[in-house]
Parts: sequence; structure tokens; C-alpha cells
Amino acid sequence: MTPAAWRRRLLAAAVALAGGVAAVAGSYAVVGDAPAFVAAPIANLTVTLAPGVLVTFAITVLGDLGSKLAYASGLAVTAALLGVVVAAGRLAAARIDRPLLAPAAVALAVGAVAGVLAGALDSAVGAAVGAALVATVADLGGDAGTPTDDGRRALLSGAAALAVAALGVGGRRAFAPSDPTPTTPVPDDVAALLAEAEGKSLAVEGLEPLVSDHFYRVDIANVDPDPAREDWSLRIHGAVGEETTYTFADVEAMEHEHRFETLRCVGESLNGRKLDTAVWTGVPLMGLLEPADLQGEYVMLRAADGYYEEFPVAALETGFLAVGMNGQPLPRAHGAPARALIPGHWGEINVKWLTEIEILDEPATGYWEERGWHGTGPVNTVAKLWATNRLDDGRIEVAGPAYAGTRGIESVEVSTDGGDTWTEADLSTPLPGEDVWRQWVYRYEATGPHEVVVRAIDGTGTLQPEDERRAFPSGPSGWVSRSVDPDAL
Ligand SMILES: Nc1nc2c(c(=O)[nH]1)N[C@H]1C(S)=C(S)[C@@H](COP(=O)(O)O)O[C@H]1N2
Ligand SMILES: [Mo]
Repeated sequence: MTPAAWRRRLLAAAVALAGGVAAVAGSYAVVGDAPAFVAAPIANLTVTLAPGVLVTFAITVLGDLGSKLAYASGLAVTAALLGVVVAAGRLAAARIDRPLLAPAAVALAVGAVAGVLAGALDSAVGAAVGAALVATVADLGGDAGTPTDDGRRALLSGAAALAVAALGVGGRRAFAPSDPTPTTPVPDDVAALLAEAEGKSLAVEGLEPLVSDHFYRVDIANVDPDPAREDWSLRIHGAVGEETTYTFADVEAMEHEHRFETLRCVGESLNGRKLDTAVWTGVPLMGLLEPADLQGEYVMLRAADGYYEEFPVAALETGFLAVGMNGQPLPRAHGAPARALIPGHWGEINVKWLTEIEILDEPATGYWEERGWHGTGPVNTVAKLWATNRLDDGRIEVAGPAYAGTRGIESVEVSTDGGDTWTEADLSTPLPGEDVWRQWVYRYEATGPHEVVVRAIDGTGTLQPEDERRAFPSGPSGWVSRSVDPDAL
């Protein structure tokens, strides 16, 4: 091929890609961050297909950046795929020698493929309109195949794609925030618990209160499920005497309880922030399970995002099905309409968007265990150091949360000399509940730079182990330490 021919093809490909980008943006403009978003299936596929080491690297090393990269690659693949469809549509229009029909052909082709991907008409129409718009604008640049026009066509379609993307993203941001602020009035009994937690939270600058204001999220999917309450059901099957299915209305009709409960991710760093507490509303799992007559020793929880986790049935005994969080319906990000809460265990078996409880005779392997993690057991004990302040009177104030699952926290010890001597920190008054964190604070005088170390003693009297281990595969371990320079505070 001559350089001119290469250039022509390259520019035609740029036009097609711009069409693909506009198709993705058009779908986003209409449905937003929903399962019907045309990029959702491919973005989620990258997570399912990515090798375990890559997923582990992404969450432990890259953290939130990792999931952003995964999402971005899903978007790129979808845009490229729809770009090919745009090119095919244009080619078809050229074949039948009706160039004026090109935008219509593009709209049809993109609409059809997007419809299959998204499974939703509105999303497909958004994609079709976005792509057709680019195809129309490209033609304003002149005839394809003419060197100067080709350049102009590529430029124009790029600009059009950018405009659609800006409109789509900007429009969603402005008019339809993906996680709308809750509007339901908080029931009195929950309000009382929230007030209790506020009252018991230590007044320390930079320390998150006992009910977290930003609850962490860990999702395997780039685009979370969004099942409607009316469509949701929970099926209990497998090694059971009586297969049983509950609808949301069934669960709603049961008597609800409120529980403080803390969650911690096995994949977080030692002093990380994937540790949070909320007041959850729901029903004990045993009430749902008893009529099914469980006959196996293991359980597999399955969810609407394809996630699954397995663990011994015994852990279900204190388990909870949560449908509310901090006095609001359970947010989509945290598993609406219903999630499991398994006290004292790592976050990963607290399955969100729960759809199935399958009882098993033999142990099986969950999503993260297939990727090398050991995160189905009880949490490790930890005392974290989240706040370092200089008080008005010149003293230093260090503080953080401490958590040991259902073992509870008995005390927290602080060393300001790198671990040679230890003093007991003050603790927040315990919140009601079997599985809740506490806060610790310690104030002292210091002149020069020094090393602060902190460690917890759990409710069984066991000291938090000193040996340092990274998160993979069984959760982080070790004592949190930080060098403090009073003059720098
Ligand atoms: N269905 C489903 N449930 C899930 C997950 C998920 O990706 N999908 N992530 C798990 C992990 S690893 C953790 S730590 C907790 C986090 O819960 P949160 O996002 O509400 O904080 O949910 C668990 N439940
Ligand atoms: Mo997790």
C-alpha cells in the first residue's frame, strides 16, 4: 500500500473510532452508570477474565486506580468494537451506493449491536444517535478518499465525539447523580442509634466518627447490578430439606432489627481505610434458613454481579440479611436491595446483591479464593493510627480505630519510643453489638521526633501479633507505626 492509502485508511479508522466513542457516550448519556450502559458487559468481562494475579495486583498495589484502569480498558474495548460496527455500517451504505444513507446505516448497525450488548432499548438508541451524529458530522468534512477532506473529516468527527462525551458525562453529573442523596426519613429507632454513635465518638480532629461518613466499597464489577426490589428474590437451595424462595415483600413483612456492624476488607493495607461501620437494618439469616432445613456443612452465597463466596454453615448462625443502612434503604453501592452480613469475618463473605444461598455437602471455592486469597475466616486484630494532631496546649494527640471482629477490643497500647515502653490509650465507650470497632486516643508531651507504635489487645486477652505480613493472602498483620515530628505538626 502507498503512504497515501495508509493515511486514508488511518483517517477512516479514526472516523469510525470517533463513532464508537460517541456511541458509548450516547448510551451513557441516556442510562448512566447502570447495567444497561453499553460498556457494562465488556467492562465487567475484563474483571471476570483477568488472571487472578492481575486482579490481586490491581487491588493491592493500584487500589482504586486499579479499578479505574479496568473500567477504562472496558470502555476502550467497547468503543473500538462499536467503531468497527460504525465502519461496517458506512461500508454497507457505500456498497448500495447511497452515501446519504450512511448515518442511517450507522445508526441501525450500532443500535442493533448496542441493543444486544445492553439489552435495553433506551441505551441502544442513545448509542445509535451518538454514532449517527458523528457519521453526519464527518460527512460535512467532504468526500471520503480526498486527501484534504479526509483530514477534515477525521478532525470533525473527533470533535463531535468529544462533544457527545462531554454532553453525556456533564449532563449525567448535572441532572442524574449516580448515587442520589437519600431522602427517606430516618426511623426514630435508627436516629437514636446514630445519635448514640455520635455521642460516643471521640472528639478528635481528622478521626472518622463511629458511624463512618464515607463507607468504603469493594466491587468486582465495574458497573454494579441494580436489581429492582420487585424483581429481587433470594433462593435457598442445595443440601436442604425444603427449597425456599423469598421475595422482597416477604422479607419486608418480617420483623426488622438494627445492628451496628463493622466491615473490613482482607485486601486492605495495614493502616488502610477499608474498615468502616454502619447501622444496618434487616432480619437474622437463621429466620430465613430454618424453614429450608439445612443439611450440609458449607454454604455458597451468590450474587447478581456473578460474585460467589463459600464458607462453613456455622458462620450463618449470627448472620444478617441487611436491607437498610444508616436509616436509609440499602444503597445500590452496598448491595441493594439486600446483602449478607456475617459478623466477625472479612468483608468478602458479606455478599452484596445477594440472590442465592446454596447449601453444600462438600467445601467449594469462592471468587477470591480461586484467585489465591484466604479471606473467608475471622478478621485479624488491628489498631490503626489515623489522626496525629498538635493540641493548643502543645501536646501531641494520636488516635484511630481498633477492631477485632467478634472478639472485641479490650485495650489499646501506645508507645512513643518506637516500642520500648507502652501506655494504655483511652477508648471510646463501646457501642451495642457483637462486631463493632472502637476508637482510641492518646495525648502526650514530646519535644523531638519520635516513633509512635500502636497495638490492640482483643477481648480474649490476645495481643495483636507483631510480625508484619502484607494483605495477600490472609489479610494484613503487624503493628502500625509512624514517625512523628512535633515541629512539623
Ligand atoms: N456481590 C458482591 N458482594 C461483595 C463484593 C463484590 O464485589 N460483589 N465485594 C466483597 C468485598 S471484597 C468486601 S470487602 C465487601 C465490601 O462491602 P462494601 O462495598 O459495602 O464496603 O463486600 C463484599 N461483598
Ligand atoms: Mo474485601
